[in-house]
Amino acid sequence: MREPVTAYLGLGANLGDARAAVAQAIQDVAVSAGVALTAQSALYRTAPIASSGPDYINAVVEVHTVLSAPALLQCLHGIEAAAGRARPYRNAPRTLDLDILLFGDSQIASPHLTVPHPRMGQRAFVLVPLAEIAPHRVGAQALQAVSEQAIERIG
Ligand code: A4P
Ligand code: MG
Repeated sequence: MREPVTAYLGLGANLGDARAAVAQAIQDVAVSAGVALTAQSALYRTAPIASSGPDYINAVVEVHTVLSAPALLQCLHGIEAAAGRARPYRNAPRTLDLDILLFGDSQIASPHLTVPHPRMGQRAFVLVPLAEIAPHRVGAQALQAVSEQAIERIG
């Protein structure tokens, strides 16, 4: 049996009932085999970054998992598919997007998986909720760098 790893997952949605989609996805993560939900941020309303459409609902959760990083990604893709996610083009508006932000202290660079998530440091919609549940994983300078981006905590 693998030792559990602490991982952080980013959740985002901006089509349909985005708030319900993110709340449902958190439940889906919590009941996934090999995954234990150990913390969740508030939900945040955020302006689209490098994307179009309505505002996003974003959140970050902490999990302890015995899955490998690729197996965890596969699990997240299953949850996205169940939420009716289509991928017409990169950064298209979406019913649900689940990203692996951090997987322990692993550095992964495979064709299908890059961890830490390569764009997380430029995004308030990741850093603000991550700092809420894992302040030790977010530097003050990083937060300062994204302080101009519109983000509103909605509980
Ligand atoms: N992939 C590689 N690394 C990872 C990782 N760490 N976690 C691969 C998850 N997936 C990873 O992702 C494409 C492929 O990336 C996956 O098949 C996986 O093998 P995708 O979810 O199909 O496509 P995407 O969402 O268009 O790309 P990506 O990279 O998730 O987009 P971003 O960069 O995360 O941006 N604005 C606001 N306010 N809130 C948002 O949530 N999200 C995006 C998506 C843009 N703007 C946003 C938001
Ligand atoms: Mg994604």
